[in-house]
Amino acid sequence: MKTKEKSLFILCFLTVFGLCPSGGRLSTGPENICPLARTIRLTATPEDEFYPSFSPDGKRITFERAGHIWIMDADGKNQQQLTFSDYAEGFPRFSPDGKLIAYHSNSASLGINWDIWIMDKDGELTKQITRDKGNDEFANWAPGGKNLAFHYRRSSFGHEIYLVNIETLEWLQITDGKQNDEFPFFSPDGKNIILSSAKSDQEEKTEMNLFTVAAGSQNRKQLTYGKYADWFPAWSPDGKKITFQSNRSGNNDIWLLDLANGELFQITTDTSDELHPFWSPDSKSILYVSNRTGEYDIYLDVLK
Ligand SMILES: [Ca+2]
Ligand SMILES: [Ca+2]
Repeated sequence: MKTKEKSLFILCFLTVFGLCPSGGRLSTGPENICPLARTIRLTATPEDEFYPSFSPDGKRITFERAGHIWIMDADGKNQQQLTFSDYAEGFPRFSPDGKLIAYHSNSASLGINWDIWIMDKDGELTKQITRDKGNDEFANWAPGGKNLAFHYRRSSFGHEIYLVNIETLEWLQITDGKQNDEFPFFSPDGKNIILSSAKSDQEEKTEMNLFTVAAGSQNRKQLTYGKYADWFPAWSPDGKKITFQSNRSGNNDIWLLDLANGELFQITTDTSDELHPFWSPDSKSILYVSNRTGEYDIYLDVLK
């Protein structure tokens, strides 16, 4: 086999079979670095982009830009603004059927506190889902698309996880109030919620690890350890991996947890801020934001 053909063969083999963490990894001390097939920059604007997420079919990405919700094609083309209030909107998430987008906004309280809202994917029909005077934020959909898991700020720095039904608007408390729980994300089978938790209400939230809570019980299982800020966990659609943001490298980077064996893999290695990871529908790529060029933009890392 000629060298060029051999390289192509190896590339194809890695693309099909070498998905991190199942193979092809490099070991660099106590943690593993996950090799990337490529990194794709999807925005290049002076405004800050945050919280990107895919539509269920992988064709669209919704995100926050300068305090409003935007949408674009998966290759970064056709960027379009969806919300235009005088206040702020953020953290957009497509419903499982792709027809709705959940987000949080402080527009109903004229900027005083955050509520959960939904809108259709064109941004035209909106519905306020929570009306509490606390802060209701960071909602992710439960499988089935009838409920949203979100975190509710009950004190200055303490949060609990609740579900809200988008039709009845009724709340169901998930966590028990004994610790500070944030950033809930459902497992694809709906049986567990992963969240970021601290033992107490820490002002700076510098020590938060990942836990799962079985839906409908208080059974908690700790998944990450150490005095780090492990934030924004997202379950892979194939159910096998968690991606999250952590400062365990000394600065914020994107990490991957293999649920089969608890192994951790570092995805980004820049000394800049890498934040807000979200899986592609095929569980092979991770969306995130980085300020590696000096401003926050959206990137996609394709795993080997
Ligand atoms: Ca930007
Ligand atoms: Ca970094």
